Amino acid sequence: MQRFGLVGLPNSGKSSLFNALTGGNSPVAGYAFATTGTHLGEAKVADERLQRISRMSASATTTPAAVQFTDIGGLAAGAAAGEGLGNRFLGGIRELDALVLVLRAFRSEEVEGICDPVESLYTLELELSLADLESLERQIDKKRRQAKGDATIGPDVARMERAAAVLAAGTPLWRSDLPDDERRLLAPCVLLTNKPIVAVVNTGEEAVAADVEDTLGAVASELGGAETLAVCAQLEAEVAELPEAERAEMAESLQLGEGALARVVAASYRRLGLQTFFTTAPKETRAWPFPAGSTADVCAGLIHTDFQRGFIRAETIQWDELLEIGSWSAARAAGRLRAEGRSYVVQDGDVLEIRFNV
Ligand SMILES: Nc1nc2c(ncn2[C@@H]2O[C@H](COP(=O)(O)OP(=O)(O)OP(=O)(O)O)[C@@H](O)[C@H]2O)c(=O)[nH]1
Ligand SMILES: [Mg+2]
Repeated sequence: MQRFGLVGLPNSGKSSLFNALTGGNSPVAGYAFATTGTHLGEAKVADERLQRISRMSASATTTPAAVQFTDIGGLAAGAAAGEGLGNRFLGGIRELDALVLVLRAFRSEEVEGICDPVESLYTLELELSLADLESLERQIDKKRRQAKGDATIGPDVARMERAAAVLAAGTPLWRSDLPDDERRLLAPCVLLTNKPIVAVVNTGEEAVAADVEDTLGAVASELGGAETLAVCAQLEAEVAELPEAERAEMAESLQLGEGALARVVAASYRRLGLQTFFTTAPKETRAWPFPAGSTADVCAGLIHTDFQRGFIRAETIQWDELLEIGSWSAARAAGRLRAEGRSYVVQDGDVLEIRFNV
C-alpha cells in the first residue's frame, strides 16, 4: 500500500488531520510536541464508481482502495540543531512514498505557534533540507570510499555532491533546478525533499472563502503549482468521530468544504500516479490502485500472484459501459467484454476479470 507522511510545525494540526483521515486516535493537544511516537493509519479512497458497480452486482462487500498515512512529531525551527524533538524521528518517514505538508492558517488564543502558512513552509523546507543534507553527507562519505576501488561510482558521487550543494543552501530538492532525470537517479538516497508532495492548509473554522483562496494561491505559487488544498482539520476530526449515520448531516450543518478529506486523499492518490481498476462479483466489488501505465499481467498480480504467474487473458470493459449494460453476464452475452493479453495497458476505470491457469 502507498504511504504518506504528515509533516508540519508543532501545533499545525497534523494529528487532528490524521485522525480525521484515518479514524485513528493519535493524541491531539493544545501544546507543542504532543505527538512523540509514530502513528499509522489507513484512509479509504472515496470513489462513486465503486459504489455504483457494487450496487449493480448486488455485492455482499464493497472494498475501496486505501492509502496509508503516518503521523509524526512536529518539526520545530532549529530541529536540525536539536531544537524541539530534534529531527531524528524523520527517519520514521524517510521510506514513505510521499509527504503531506500541513501548514497552519488557523488562529487561536489557546494554541501557540506560527499561523502563517508561507512562513511555516519556509521553516519546514529549511529543516527538511538540513535533515537531507545530514543524511546525504553520510552517504557521500561512504560512496567516496567505494569510488576509490571502482571508477564507475564516480558519477554517483558527483551527482550526490550537486544535490548536497543545493541542500546546503537550504533549498529542498523539489524547488531545485536539478533536472528530473537527475532527481530520479537520486532515488536510492531516499531523501525527504526528493519525494512528491501535497500541501494542506489547515484553515480556521471561521475562515472566509476569499482569504482561503488567496492563501492557497500563495502556497501553490511557492511550490510551483504543487497540489494545494484547504481543510479545517479540527472540524473534520470532530465530524469523523460521530457515528456514520450522523456525519453527513453534521458536515452539512457546519458547511464543511464538500468532501475536504476525500479531496486530500484523492490528491494524494493522484500525486503518486495511481489509477483504479475494479473487480466485481456477487461476493465482492473492489477497487484496486495501480501505478498508471501498468500492464494487465502486473495488475493481475496485484490481486493474486497466481493470477500473474498463470495469466491467460483479461476480460475487460470500462465501468460506465458495464453499468449501461447492467451486468457482467449480460456484457459477456452481448460480446462487449474485450479479451486483452498480458501487455495490455490497463486504463483507469477498467473492470477486469482475469483468466488464469496454474
Ligand atoms: N481552532 C482550531 N484549532 C485547531 C485546528 N486544528 C487543530 N487545532 C488545535 O490545535 C492543537 C494542536 O493540534 P494537533 O492536531 O495536536 O497538532 P499537531 O500538529 O499534531 O501537533 P504536535 O503533534 O504537537 O506537533 C489542538 O489543540 C487542536 O485542537 C483548527 O483547524 N482550528
Ligand atoms: Mg501531533
